[in-house]
Amino acid sequence: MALIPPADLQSFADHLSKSTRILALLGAGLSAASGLPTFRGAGGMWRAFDATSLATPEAFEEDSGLVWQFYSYRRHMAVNAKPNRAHYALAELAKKNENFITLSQNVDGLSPRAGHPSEQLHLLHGSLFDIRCTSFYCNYSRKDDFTDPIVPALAIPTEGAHPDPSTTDKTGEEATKALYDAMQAQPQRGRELDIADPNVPIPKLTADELPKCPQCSGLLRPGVIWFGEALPQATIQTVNSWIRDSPKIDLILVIGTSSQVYPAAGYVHTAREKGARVAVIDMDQNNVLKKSLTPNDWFFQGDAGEIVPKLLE
Ligand code: BJW
Ligand code: ZN
Repeated sequence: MALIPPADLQSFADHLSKSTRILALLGAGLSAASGLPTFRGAGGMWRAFDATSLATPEAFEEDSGLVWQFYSYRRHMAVNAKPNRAHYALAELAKKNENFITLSQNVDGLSPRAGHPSEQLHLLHGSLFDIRCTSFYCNYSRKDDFTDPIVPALAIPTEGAHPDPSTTDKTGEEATKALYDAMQAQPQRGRELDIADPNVPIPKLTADELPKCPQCSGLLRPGVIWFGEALPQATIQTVNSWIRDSPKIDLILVIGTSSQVYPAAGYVHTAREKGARVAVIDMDQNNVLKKSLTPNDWFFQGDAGEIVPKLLE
């Protein structure tokens, strides 16, 4: 249970009630209470990989099968997660205040599913459920594809549909092939294995088995923004115009983000330049923003799923 100093709660409530132009910057910590892992720190590993090392065009180029399995797992987790009370509280704030916009770095679809008005929600890093073609000359894309698995080869392996990896006497490639053959042969669903666990073997997939473009047969990819890629231009233009057209911003809520990834993290500084007071809600007492806060700002330490609804009620 997070202990929020009553004086901070009161001063925040007073300022919120007087605020008209408000920004929220969201990160993975917002969805932690919905059971989704964050990127950095504890929980930022997928199998033997640092999650951020898979979120690159280079990783996809090198092993698109592995990267697709990472995203297929994330899609599966997100489809089966539920928005938490913080997602709903932010959606309500948006409905009550047309001068409130949310900049979300999250790709999990939980804010839209909580009913956040779409015209006030800007997905800076895309969505797990947007899919687009990788071919240079093809502009194919589709939105809101929640098919899980997106192709049969990306199904989460289940117990009973293949030999138990802990008892099989096969090793290495042989075991992986046996698992894969069994998965193909027996599509029935047993208890899902945790493919985030590096001890659970996963098949090496070929390009043929991965999602294919219906227009050009090229390889499809998740419509998320990887390191080194430009953020969606139209989204950035809309957000930047909103900021440019604001004579003053009253408040920025910075929720569950390590504020290490740019240009998203830069919006805190931009909002401050427009006069915004900053309220950080984060589990980590040592969040990087803490040292730049002034006595006019707030730092609420704890679970966003618990604190945000309290702050916005
Ligand atoms: C809780 C909690 C609970 C936990 N309650 N809290 C300026 C300076 C330096 C570098 C750069 C710069 N400008 C650009 C760069 C390069 C790069 C970058 O920022 N690098 C830095 C890391 C050094 N940026 C880019 O490459 C961007 N593109 C770009 O700049 O393009 C330029 C260009 C222009 C024109 C043409 C071409 C190029 C793109 C960045 C894309 C980031 N993509 C990812 C993956 C998305 C897909 C996917 O989901 O897989 O986005 S990386 C990953 O990090 C993901 C996240 O959205 C993002 C931010 O992470 P987030 O949300 O902050 O998560 P965590 O895990 O870091 O933090 C969680 C927080 O929650 C922690 O604080 C916890 O304490 C807290 N927490 N439980 C409350 N219950
Ligand atoms: Zn195509």
